[in-house]
Amino acid sequence: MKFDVVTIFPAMVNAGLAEGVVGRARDRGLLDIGVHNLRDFTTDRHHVVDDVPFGGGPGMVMKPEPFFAAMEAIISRRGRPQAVVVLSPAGRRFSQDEARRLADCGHVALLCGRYEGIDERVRERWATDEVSIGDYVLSGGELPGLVVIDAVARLVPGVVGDEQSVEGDSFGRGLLDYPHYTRPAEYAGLRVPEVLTSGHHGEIRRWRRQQALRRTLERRPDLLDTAALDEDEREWLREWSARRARTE
Ligand code: 4HQ
Repeated sequence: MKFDVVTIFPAMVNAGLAEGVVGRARDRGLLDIGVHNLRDFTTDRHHVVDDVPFGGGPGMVMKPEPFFAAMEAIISRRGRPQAVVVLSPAGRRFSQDEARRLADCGHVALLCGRYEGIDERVRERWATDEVSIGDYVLSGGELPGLVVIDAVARLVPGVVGDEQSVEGDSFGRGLLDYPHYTRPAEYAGLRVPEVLTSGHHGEIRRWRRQQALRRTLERRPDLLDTAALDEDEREWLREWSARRARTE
């Protein structure tokens, strides 16, 4: 899978891509990630990337020309990306579904803005998608770009060692994950649930499915509207809500 990132802080983006699962996949050649310094695409002596907003108002706006030049260079050197994503709080909310869609694209470019944002004509000409990672204001699109790359890269076959862990992940099935424990079996007076040390693998699987469902019901009931539940899980939900009704 190929990514191209356009940013005024390439060192920040490269640092975020150097470690862990993504860093390893990059070393192994499973991910081909180009990080491009926007200032390399300026033509003035001082490599200026921003300017005052037309119409007045506070802050600075990122100039269109360097982004246009960067996109032309990416297309000629690395091919035309199937998706060009602008990171912005005004975008569609990023989600696991969105990550799956981008993973199917094969080549994704990410445009990271700073200051008040990027000249709207960059979006008009180049963007296929405008994406937000959540309702809070950051100082730039670099961290959101890293978030998108991380979530998409994990879906590329081979990037995460154990494919099973990707499907079983929180959101692999649209539910929250079950709780995890490791040794020692008792620590600081806290015991690991007995079923997990029992060796009854059928019971363990059932307990984990119930825990995942319970937590989702308690913490993120909204996810149950779209989760892919099987007949057991529907039945457990009915049991729990009947018990609640009785004890209320
Ligand atoms: N910004 N999700 C402003 C974000 C953001 C977000 C990125 C701040 C773009 C110009 N991006 N710059 N939240 O807050 O994606």
